[in-house]
Amino acid sequence: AMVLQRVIRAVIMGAPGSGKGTVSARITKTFVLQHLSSGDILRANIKSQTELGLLTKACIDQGQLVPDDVISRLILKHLRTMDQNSWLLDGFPRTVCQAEALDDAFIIDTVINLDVPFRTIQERLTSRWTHLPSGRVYNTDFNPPKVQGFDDNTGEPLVQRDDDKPETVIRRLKSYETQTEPVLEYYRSKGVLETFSGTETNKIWPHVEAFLHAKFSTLNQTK
Ligand code: G5P
Ligand code: MG
Repeated sequence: AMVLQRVIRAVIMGAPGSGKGTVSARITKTFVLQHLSSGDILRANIKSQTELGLLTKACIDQGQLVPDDVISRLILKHLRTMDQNSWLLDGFPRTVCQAEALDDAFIIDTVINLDVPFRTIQERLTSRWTHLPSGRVYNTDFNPPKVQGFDDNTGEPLVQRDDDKPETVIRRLKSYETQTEPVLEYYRSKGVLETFSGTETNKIWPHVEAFLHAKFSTLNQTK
């Protein structure tokens, strides 16, 4: 993996099911940086029934965003413990309010935007299986687990997410359009947004990899 000489702060964006988790796994294999997914953290809290989990479960199951102040406090708390590490944020920020909260604390070097048609997404999410403890995702046709229903690394059971029901997916896509698309404009105007369009992760990935290679090489040469 490419070692980074300077701390790099990156964000990956894209609609629900656009492949943020899948591409993040490839990025962290290729470059030394830590993946932090807001959805994975929330689901871990729901699973272990923490106060935060109990507070946010209904919202998430209905395909709605959790309140800005709750998620911003949670993510910024995590990021402050990762001060010396390069990181890749997945699922945060999702509103302009969250982007501003992030901006107050850190300078973002680059924002990867996965632009995948909504029709493609609806098909994917109904065949997604997730290993909750790690956030590893599978898909019955695209990247099936070695043993059906079980995680490759741990052998633990896979589950379908409660918010992957067709009607909830539609609600998540609506909330993406109204609340998250303005964040793309926010980063575009700051000159850090890089958009990758397509319907297949395997075709999008080489472009993301080449872009990050070039970007990180440039950033490594600057202070
Ligand atoms: P999350 O967890 O952030 P979403 O909805 O943004 O959830 P999601 O669903 O996790 O995003 P993804 O990570 O973009 O999708 O996509 P993925 O899991 O990698 O890929 C989707 C499926 O497609 C997988 O099965 C994968 O194997 C398959 N796939 C990938 N590429 C291909 C391909 O080329 N071909 C095929 N056929 N398949 C492919 O957020 C969840 C909830 O948490 C709350 C909200 O309630 C949110 O709805 N939340 C927040 N609320 C407020 N503010 C925030 N910042 C919040 N963050 C989370
Ligand atoms: Mg994800």
